Amino acid sequence: MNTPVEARLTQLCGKSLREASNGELYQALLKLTQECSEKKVAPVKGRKLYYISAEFLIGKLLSNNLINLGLYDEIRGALSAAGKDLAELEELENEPSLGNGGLGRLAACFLDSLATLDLPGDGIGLRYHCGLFRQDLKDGFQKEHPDMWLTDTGWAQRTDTVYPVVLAGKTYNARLYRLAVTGYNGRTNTLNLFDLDTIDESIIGQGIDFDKTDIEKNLTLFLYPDDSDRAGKLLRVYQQYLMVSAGAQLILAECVARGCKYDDLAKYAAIQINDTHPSMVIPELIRLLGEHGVDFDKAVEIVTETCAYTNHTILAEALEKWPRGDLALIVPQLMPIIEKLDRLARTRTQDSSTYIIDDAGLVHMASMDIHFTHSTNGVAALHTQILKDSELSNFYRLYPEKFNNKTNGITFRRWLLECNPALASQIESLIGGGFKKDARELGKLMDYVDNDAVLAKFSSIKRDNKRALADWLYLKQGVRINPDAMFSIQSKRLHEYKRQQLNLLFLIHQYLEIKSGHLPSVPLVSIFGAKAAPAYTTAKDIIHALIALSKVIAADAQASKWMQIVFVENYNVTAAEKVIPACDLSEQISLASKEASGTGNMKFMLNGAVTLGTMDGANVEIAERVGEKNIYIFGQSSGQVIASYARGTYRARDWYDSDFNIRRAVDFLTGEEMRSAGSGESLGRLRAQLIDSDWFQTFPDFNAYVVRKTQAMQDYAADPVHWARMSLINVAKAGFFSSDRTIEEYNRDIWHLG
Ligand code: 26V
Repeated sequence: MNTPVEARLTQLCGKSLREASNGELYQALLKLTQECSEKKVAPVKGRKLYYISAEFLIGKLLSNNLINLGLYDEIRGALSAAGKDLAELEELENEPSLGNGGLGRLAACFLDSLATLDLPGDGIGLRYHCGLFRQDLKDGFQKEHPDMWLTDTGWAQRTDTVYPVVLAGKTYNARLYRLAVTGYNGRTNTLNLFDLDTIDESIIGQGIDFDKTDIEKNLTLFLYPDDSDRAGKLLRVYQQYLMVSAGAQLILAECVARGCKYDDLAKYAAIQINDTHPSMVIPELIRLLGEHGVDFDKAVEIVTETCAYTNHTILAEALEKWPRGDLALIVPQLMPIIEKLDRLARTRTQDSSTYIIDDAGLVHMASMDIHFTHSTNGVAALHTQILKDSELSNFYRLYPEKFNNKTNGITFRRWLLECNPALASQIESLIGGGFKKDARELGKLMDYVDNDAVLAKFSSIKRDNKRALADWLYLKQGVRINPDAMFSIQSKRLHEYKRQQLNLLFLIHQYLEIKSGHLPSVPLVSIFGAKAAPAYTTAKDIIHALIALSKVIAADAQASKWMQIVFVENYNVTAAEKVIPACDLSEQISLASKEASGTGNMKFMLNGAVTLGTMDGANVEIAERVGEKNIYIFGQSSGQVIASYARGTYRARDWYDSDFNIRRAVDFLTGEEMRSAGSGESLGRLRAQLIDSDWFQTFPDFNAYVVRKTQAMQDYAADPVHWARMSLINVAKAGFFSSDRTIEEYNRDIWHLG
């Protein structure tokens, strides 16, 4: 018997499911899903959220949407009865890589949770033609290629709505594309993405090079184009203003259509500024309100009440500051407003560190945000505390009431139900399905900590996931890994503060120990997934060193029995969904105080990995929940690190000179074996970088890292049941890290929606 859904699917195909090609089935499913999502669009009564973000790393949508609409099992069954495979269909979908990493993925998780919780909340961003570059690792170096993800038909639907945006005196038409965001058993919201009709993909040259000055053709061509040169920096300002000006016009149009009178905007809209990329929405809204007759002081009050700001980093180099000359060139219409805001801020404080425009003529976007929004939040308890105590302490003194913490979260629909169906169904068989909507119910798993049958099942699911990852890696990259080894995984953006180089030095150390006859307690497969910013030389050198080391090890008959390094090419959401469920040991080893939160750490935990980490970001809150026996913590505390930076006395060379293990590992980088597997120039540069700078203090944590990782390996080898118990406890305690909880807190404290 055909269900109505099956009947509609067949109708959309125009032929039987069996006869339809995978392409036809995919298009029919796309249409069907859109129809079902459409039915869940709900009217908005009170305040509606607009989450403005330069990144929305949404990942593939077919399975996710089917799961959220409750159609997944039915469709998969119908397809399989017709000899078709849903997973194969999803292979046809390009991943929209509209984000760099955690910040963009967080925005995507938030949209899922808003819709799931039945809260009115839309996203506003850009429809980049090429998402983050596609990474190619041939010849041991990262090469970047354009990632053309757009197809003629896709999830984002073109509309007839265009908003005029004036950039450097010239008017451009920002066209609105709308993408349905369907919650799990909830409502449908919208991700609004803006684009220009005039973008010309043919201007892309070698790799990801293109003419950065031809705005009409390139404005939305790439996500975060390489900003190592001036034209790239200017292009980012152009992009940001396109996003916020079109976004602000959309917000006002929607609110006015619901009865807003401009001076009561805050009753209709809450605007969340995701990091400083959308900060120009503040002066832009003031400008637009002015055009509708609202005077400056009143507009400032309205905007402050409407907008809130999230800070996602304490790295000074990542806090955006634009030269006023550049802004005067690109957005002259905003400059008088920004100058007035600066003067207004100066009436509130004598503290020049909080001024918007500094003596060098730089416009500090975060300062504008803090003065002229009603809320500034950090993204994990430690991060917020550091903002209050040090990075933004002068602002905290001025506005203590504005500061609050919202610890990040992840959507359990994608990061458990979709990516790890076997674990999800085991959990459901034990505690029922309530955890899908109320993640804290995962706590009920604690009833099974001593149940050997349950623990054995946990282990066998993990083993199956490891085998599946091994098969996938073989298919994709032709490498074979040993599924019986312990899998340690570090997957995240490549950055020195995240310290992939610490993992690298450990692996060299391990190799040298094996060569000198000290065998480890268990074979280790070390998996990395990471993209480096195209202009970030040290990050690229670290990738290269890892690949060179993997070759050295693979060529050694003895060592390769005990260790293996795999670099997953082009790590993205799709790869993460394969990698994360297969992890035993989750590497979260940033220098304490530097990782604002991390969200990968939460995804690994939820999938039963045990964390090896520093007391940084949300690791602190993970440790608090699982207890010290179920996590491997090491390294300097954030307090120690902050004090050491303040003293400025850290000398990497002293550690290199005085510590045999560090010197041996660092020198190995440029030894015979590595140079025959890689580039002497790149390896030499990395070695020098470590000895002469090591800005993120790899060496002081090195020995502690070796000790804890060795301990984890011993525990894993000695008692698999105990390891499975730690794994179960990690899953049971992961409930807090659901983005549903995070969104409930934002709504309770900041947005007050609906
Ligand atoms: C940006 C830049 C730009 C230029 C130079 C170096 C650099 C380094 C870091 C960044 C990060 C920008 C903001 C960001 O992506 N933050 C991430 O946000 C996640 C979601 O809140 C959080 O989990 C990560 O810890 C945080 O790094």
